[in-house]
Amino acid sequence: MNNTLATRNAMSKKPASDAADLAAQAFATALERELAQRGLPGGPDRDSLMRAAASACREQLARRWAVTQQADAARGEAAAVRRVHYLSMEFLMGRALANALAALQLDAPLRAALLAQGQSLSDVLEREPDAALGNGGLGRLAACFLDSFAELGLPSFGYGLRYQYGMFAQGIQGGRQVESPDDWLRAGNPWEIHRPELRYPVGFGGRVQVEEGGARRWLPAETLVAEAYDFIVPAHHSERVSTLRQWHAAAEAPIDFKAFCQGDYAAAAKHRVAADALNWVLYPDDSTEAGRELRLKQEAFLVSASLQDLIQRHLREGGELRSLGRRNAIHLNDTHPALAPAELMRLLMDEQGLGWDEAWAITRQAISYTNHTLMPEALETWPVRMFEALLPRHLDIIYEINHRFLAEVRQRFPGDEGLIARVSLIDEGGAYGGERRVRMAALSIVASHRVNGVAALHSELMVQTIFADYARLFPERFHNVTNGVTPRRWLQQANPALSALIDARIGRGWRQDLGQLAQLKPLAADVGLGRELQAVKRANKEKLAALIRRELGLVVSPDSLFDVQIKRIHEYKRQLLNILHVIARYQAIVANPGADWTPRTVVIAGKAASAYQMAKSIIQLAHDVARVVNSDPRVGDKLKLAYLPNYGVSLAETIIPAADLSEQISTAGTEASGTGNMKFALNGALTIGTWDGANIEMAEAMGVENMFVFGLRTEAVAQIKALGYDPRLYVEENLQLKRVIDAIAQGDFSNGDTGRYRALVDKLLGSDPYLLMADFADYLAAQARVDALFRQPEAWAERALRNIGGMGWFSSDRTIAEYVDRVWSVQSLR
Ligand code: GL9
Repeated sequence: MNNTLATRNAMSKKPASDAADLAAQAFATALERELAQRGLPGGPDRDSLMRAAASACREQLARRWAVTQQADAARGEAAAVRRVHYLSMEFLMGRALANALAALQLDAPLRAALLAQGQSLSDVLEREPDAALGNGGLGRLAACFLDSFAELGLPSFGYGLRYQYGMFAQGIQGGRQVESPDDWLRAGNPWEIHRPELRYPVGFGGRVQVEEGGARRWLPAETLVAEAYDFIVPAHHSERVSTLRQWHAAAEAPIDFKAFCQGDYAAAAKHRVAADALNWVLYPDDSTEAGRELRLKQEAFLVSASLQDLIQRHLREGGELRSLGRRNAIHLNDTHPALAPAELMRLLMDEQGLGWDEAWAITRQAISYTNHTLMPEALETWPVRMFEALLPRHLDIIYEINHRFLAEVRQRFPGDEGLIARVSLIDEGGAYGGERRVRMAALSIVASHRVNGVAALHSELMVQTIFADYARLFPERFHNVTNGVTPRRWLQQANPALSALIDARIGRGWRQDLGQLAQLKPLAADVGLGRELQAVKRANKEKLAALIRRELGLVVSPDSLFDVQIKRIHEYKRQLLNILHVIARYQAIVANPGADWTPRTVVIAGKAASAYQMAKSIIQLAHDVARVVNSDPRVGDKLKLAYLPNYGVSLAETIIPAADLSEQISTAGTEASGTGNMKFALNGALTIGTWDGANIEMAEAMGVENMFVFGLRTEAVAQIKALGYDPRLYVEENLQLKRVIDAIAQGDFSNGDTGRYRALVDKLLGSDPYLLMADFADYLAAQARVDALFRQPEAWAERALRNIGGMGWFSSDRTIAEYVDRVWSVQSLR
């Protein structure tokens, strides 16, 4: 096929059916070849089938990739949308095969081919390890964005690191979390495409030399090489793709040959080992700076390789340096890639010979930044001393950016030295025992033309609290873009039965235009539809019940209300409040076993950062309570608590479609957005939630009467704290709460060990920074409303339908369209 024809076919919205047949044939041939190469005498096992299918898909994806790149390279100077470069330390992709098969319309051919081998498609899909290169919401959002980049046909690259070990695997021993490495690449990665032609040097350490004429040159002490591995993400309604380019660090020279010849193998391999350390781990921390030089090196490595790649592409396509910012957007997913402005300035000045002003104009045009949390402890800063040692030229540039920035601030607000100290890119050391530190958020804001938060409330609080001074200086920079999730993975693939039900009523268009779900709203009171929805939910609950039985040996009833909280374990997310409710319910059941209880199965899953002791204690308490509750014969089916280990994307895909109730109970003002909340509602779970993050916009979209809203709102939280919050007062006033706290403190769940939860109880009674005690009573009242509604299946189903019908706006396609409009279009630069 010649190129024009290939381009035309690829770019037509829907491939002709003979093209689909050709693709299926090519796939079958590739699959056969892959299996033959593996040559397994007893017939292929599921692993080989999975890998063979992935390789066969990759072949077709690679073809689409080439066509997409050609089309993007051919875009004229006048293109209205810039090519987007999404820099992120995390991409939480999960599995890829089911998604690729759906996008390439190859599920039916593969199912048939597997049948011939006596295998089922779902068993083969299960064999794929999750690509878990992210901690939680921030990383999964990046993965949803790649899907939408492809779907919207946005010229783009996602840039990340190719970690050898992803998010740690969580095991539970004696009720405690134990971590082990996630060796996801052990058997190779059938999806990745190595690009040996793309290699970029990345320096560390050394010194800066001032040359004749004042030009500066960095002479690094150590140079690593960045090698590219591409992962291709297909669109579902065109032949476009997006790319995740992941960098692997290698030594410049594989071994020190001289040392090798002298028999000193350790010395010979020194550089290699140092390079490889960068590839080892994704830092399992979402709220605290790792404090490790290695993490800073990883961040610098990602940034440098990605920007060199971008500049090279821009020049190769005939672009002039001057137009680099007008043609390319560089987006910082949180501050982890915040070195980008310094590195871009260095590359433009030191390597390309531009002057400061020209380079700065390009940088400001190109860069934009999303903030993902208000937690002050998560605001990244790095010791100046570490910069001096590792990135001396970058520090130079940051000082110069700061010098010019502060001069401007002084001019606008003469005499306000307090303001200067607060907004400076350098923290002069007050807060950290004298150590000067670089403020990465400040650098990101000063160098960006746009800064955004991830839900309406978060964006508002961002400019009122952590970034108030910058918002005063640059009000026009700050925007909101509310998060979204991809309906392809989170409805179509995770919940085929619900998808089919929706298709039957409103057609298939929602996959591409999720807003069409609004057509379900007028059907919400349709009792027949409600029953069908309940039947779908019931089947999904049976699957989850089977999984719980397999994993935990625990039998739960699919007739009970499935009440689910799955997310990273964090005090602000208040899994502990959920557990307190379980204890209160347990005590009430034991006190009155004959009452007409609405049976519940509470499901919790999530990982705790390895150094976060309080989060680990919450996991242990959940297990202790589960042991007592689940084995008490007086309780039976009325209450069960299941803690599912090793939470991740694939587990979420099984749990979410089976949930009746979604727990989104963070203290108001703490959860920036949440995205799990969206996935649950999209799958017909009702939400019990606080007035926080994107819960608010969801309630507004579906009608607040369709959500169980409870708890103090942000202003009330601030007020209570300002007046001097005393959690003990709430405990003394509420007998039910007192009994719950006493039971934990007395060791009712820890075999009489009163020490195990002392720190946890002391914190609740002492400072309770996330106001569990203040919200407890209202939370229980909301749970009682949940019970009452669940006893009316028709009314429950109607609400569930209203939830689904209200979720059309929460597609990541809408989110990305807004980013394009507000942040990444050429228009947004004016
Ligand atoms: C987070 C916020 O806490 C979430 O509320 C938000 O939905 C996501 C995506 O914007 O970003 N910020 C953050 O640091 N994490 C988030 O989930 N943490 C992790 O990813 C572990």
